[in-house]
Amino acid sequence: MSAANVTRTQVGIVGAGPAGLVLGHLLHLQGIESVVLEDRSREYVEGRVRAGVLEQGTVDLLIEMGVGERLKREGLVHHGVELRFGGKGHRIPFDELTGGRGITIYGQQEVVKDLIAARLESGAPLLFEVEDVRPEAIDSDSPVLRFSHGGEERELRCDVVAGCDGFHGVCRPAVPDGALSFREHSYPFGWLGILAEVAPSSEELIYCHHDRGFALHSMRSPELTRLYLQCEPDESIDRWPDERIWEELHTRFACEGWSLEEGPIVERGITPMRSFVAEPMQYGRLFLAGDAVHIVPATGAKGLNLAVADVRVLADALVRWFSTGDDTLLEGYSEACLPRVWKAQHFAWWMTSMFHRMPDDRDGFMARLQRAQLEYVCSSKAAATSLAENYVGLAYLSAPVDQIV
Ligand code: RFL
Ligand code: PHB
Repeated sequence: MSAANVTRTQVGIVGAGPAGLVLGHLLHLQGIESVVLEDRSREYVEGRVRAGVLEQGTVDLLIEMGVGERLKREGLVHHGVELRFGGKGHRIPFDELTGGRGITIYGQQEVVKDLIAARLESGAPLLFEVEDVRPEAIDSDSPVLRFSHGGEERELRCDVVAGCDGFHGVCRPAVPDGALSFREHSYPFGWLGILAEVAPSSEELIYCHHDRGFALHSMRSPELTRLYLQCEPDESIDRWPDERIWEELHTRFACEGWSLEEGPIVERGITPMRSFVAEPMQYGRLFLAGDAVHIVPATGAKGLNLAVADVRVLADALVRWFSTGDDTLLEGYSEACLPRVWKAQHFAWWMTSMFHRMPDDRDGFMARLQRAQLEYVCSSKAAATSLAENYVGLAYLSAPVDQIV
């Protein structure tokens, strides 16, 4: 390989999703070099419709990092959410229950656009459309990322590799067999999601439990509505023409005095529902973050927030190590993240279990339990607070388990 094709950096970051881009920017702000490698095109990454709910902690971090200008202008701040079941809506007031906290609706692809713009503006390297990324020597002091770009074979020598390449990435599989343990759970359903060009039919999100299955009303802007329907896990999108989607949405959301506005569908897709955690979140000089190391079902709206929280911890640990040589935080990365990851896993599993029709629930036992749980959440302050504080993002993460705050 010619010398021109061999480069060096402090942190090699695989993946330009929220985890990789936030990490790269946090490091840049602290004067630490990184190179971000992304296998898709910029257009593709900026157009990928996914998450919409940002916790306060995520919003605060993006603003602190200097990438929150548009988010502050265009983000929709919500102080509550509606749970709908038995044809009636019930509001959970986040602000009253959590000391004034709430969430912000701002599309993941908008976060990604803002972060890419900041990265390019900073001049720090971000390569799109790289192929065949191979993390090597990750258990040595000088890990290497080999890849090809523009038809040329390249070698990036690093001090550390950050695997931010999502669930289907190459970093987690680069860890030798047996070094990580995996825990997972697949749910017997998926989500069909659409984006429609129409004003939202409600100011707040609606999580709806119905005999025919779960439905969710969300939004992206005053002109764009995001809607989801529980469907079969291996459903083909071809079986869902527009009329069927709207009919099913009207049936599930039916509620006296409320109607769902229709509009042209501009995006559609099917997502499986899965819980997955790999532990520990590090091996040698490879550190995994975000969907590369844990997946939550989307019902709790936690995936993007978890990814951002991981890299915040990782960035602090790397800054300490590069500036002082002290590796205590870096060695403790996984241990620092996993309690939060598992609490979010639990919340996402709990929300998923409470709202979805269970296909093997032959005599309706599960449906009765779900209804009892929903009624409890909407009538007990303690139960409603539990949902609210998890949804807006737990503030009590570092409290010892025997100290109730
Ligand atoms: P990403 O976003 O998957 O980014 C990984 C990046 O790595 C690239 N990549 C590679 N690059 C180089 N070489 C390779 N070999 C590579 N393999 C992959 C990919 O192209 C990609 O650009 O992971 P990251 O950064 O960890 O971020 C995680 C979030 O994307 C994810 O957790 C959320 O979208 C989950 N999620 C939600 N999270 C929330 O916090 N709130 C929500 O409201 C919410 N709603 C959702 C969601 C996810 C959904 N889907 C489609 C899975 C709603 C849906 C429908
Ligand atoms: C979304 O707006 O895409 C969204 C909102 C809440 C969720 C999942 C997705 O739980």
